[in-house]
Amino acid sequence: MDETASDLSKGIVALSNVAEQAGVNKFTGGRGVVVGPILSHTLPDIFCDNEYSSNFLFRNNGNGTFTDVAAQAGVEDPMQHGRGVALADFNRDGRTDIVYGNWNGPHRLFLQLSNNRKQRFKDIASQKFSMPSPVRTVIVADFDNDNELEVFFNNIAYRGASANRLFRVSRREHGDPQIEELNIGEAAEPEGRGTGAAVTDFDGDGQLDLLVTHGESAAQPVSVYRVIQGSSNRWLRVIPRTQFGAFARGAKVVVYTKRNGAHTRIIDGGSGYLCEMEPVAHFGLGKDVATNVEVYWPDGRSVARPLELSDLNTVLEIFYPMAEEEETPAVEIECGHGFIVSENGRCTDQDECTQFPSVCPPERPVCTNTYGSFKCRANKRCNQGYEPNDEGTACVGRKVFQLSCCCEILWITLN
Ligand SMILES: [Ca+2]
Ligand SMILES: [Ca+2]
Ligand SMILES: [Ca+2]
Ligand SMILES: [Ca+2]
Repeated sequence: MDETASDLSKGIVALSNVAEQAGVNKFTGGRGVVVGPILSHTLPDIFCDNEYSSNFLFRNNGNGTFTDVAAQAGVEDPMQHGRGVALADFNRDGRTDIVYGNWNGPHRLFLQLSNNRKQRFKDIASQKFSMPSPVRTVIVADFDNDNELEVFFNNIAYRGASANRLFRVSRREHGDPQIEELNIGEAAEPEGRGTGAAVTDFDGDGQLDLLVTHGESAAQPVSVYRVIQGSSNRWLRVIPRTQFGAFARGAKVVVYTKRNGAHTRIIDGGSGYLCEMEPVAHFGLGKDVATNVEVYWPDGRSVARPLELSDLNTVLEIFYPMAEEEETPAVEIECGHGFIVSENGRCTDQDECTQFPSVCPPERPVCTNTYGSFKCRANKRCNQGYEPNDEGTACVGRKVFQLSCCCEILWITLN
């Protein structure tokens, strides 16, 4: 906000362009933008998927400036043309992952890696998931409330049929999430000229409904789809508010469950493509029970609130903590399997590897702590340049990330 040109008493809010000072005034064919704590704990970072040039991942330096770390993070994708994009934590490790569609190019599901200090991503898209299509909006949501996220691709049938697609991305205890395609019935719209899409709960039954808009190359009506599976599953919808009572875009909402760990949602109204998403954190719980909810605002303030059984299947509003004492819950909170309560009253990962006696069996004695769980493997020694695989049964080459020749050539050409 431009303070001198604004007069709030008269309702004048003037904005000035600070892109240059912030370090984000790059020249590109911009398409998709998402804003939220991607690399930071609570500060808003920015991811842009671009056309005819590399993507940007602007890390928030916390002082009004940003640094583009797309190259070292491995998300540049310089040869593709991005469209719809969304943020989610698919493997529930507390780190934000990025999914986006490329126009008639391979779609990406970038998982943020947790095995080193550098913030890097790897593409875990399966062959079917990445299959090129004329994609527009990309939505991440738990449509059937079974506590696993789905990814919806809205494709535009501008040169022949191009059906919309839906993939379930299921967390696995040890290993990358499993990706399976689901049958979406009428919502496939093979002849649909889809341009945008959004989810919200129109009828208040606790299940997300899908709205798809069409146009551009032919006039078609709006369609609204209701999900017909999962109506017996539990759910929770959380609406965080700012100190002024507005929807708290950029906030992070974490729900802890008895059996399935921590589910994270980022309130990002701008994800998708050519459309806006609801500023609500929607959680499908399956048969599980949510025990605690934490909300983190972009300024670092947070609130923890224990959940009762009566809170399930409801819409909860969480207000900004005006006083310090509101930040810590008055009663004891329950974090569920794999988590313990920290000194500040927040749920935190339990380091099972420090427990005595060891949590690992004698035949697999090497313990590695993970977010919400732990891993045990055999004590395998490997030659230099190799490391034991996850099970400790074999030695595998250490993963080395390199820029390929072609990325560098493109970079030179563009500059
Ligand atoms: Ca993650
Ligand atoms: Ca689901
Ligand atoms: Ca509904
Ligand atoms: Ca752990």
